[in-house]
Amino acid sequence: MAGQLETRYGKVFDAIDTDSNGTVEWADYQRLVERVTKAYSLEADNDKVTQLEQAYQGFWTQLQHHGGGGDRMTKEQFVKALGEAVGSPAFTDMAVSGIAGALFHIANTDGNDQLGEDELKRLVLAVTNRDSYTGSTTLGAALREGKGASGVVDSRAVAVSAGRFLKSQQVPEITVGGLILGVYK
Ligand SMILES: [Ca+2]
Ligand SMILES: [Ca+2]
Repeated sequence: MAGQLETRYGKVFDAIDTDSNGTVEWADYQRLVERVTKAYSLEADNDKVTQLEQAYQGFWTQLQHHGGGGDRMTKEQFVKALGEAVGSPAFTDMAVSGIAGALFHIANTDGNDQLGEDELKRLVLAVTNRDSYTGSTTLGAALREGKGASGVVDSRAVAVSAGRFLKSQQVPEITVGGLILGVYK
């Protein structure tokens, strides 16, 4: 695997290891769901929350499958498993798209079927558990990169951007797809 992608996968690990205990386990994803639920003042049984939880479950189940099935993964194991998983359509087209879609529906608070800069910022702050965005790219630049065939950052475009972020070296380090996975620098 190319070193650049490996570095990127390490950043995904850091974003998901929400208690920073050096391993990713299901409780880390639950904390991500809780962050978003709280940031958007959603009820825990809201359909959008359920959808997000199921999306993270799908992502984690696939990673576990590619990583040998353990309940927790070190950074090294996670990076290796992610590197193998991205070659599988079941992972990118379903698991990663699932997270993108679930987060898009929560973040698109004005319901206009595209992400605006303020909506993206609120989402990034929720996912990364921060008060301000300190990323190395402006969110406007990330949105321009993330535009899909329709010319806007809609649900499909977020999913496609996330796939590019995980598979292609020909993208900036900070993209909409990376941001929804918590990678902001
Ligand atoms: Ca952890
Ligand atoms: Ca919107």
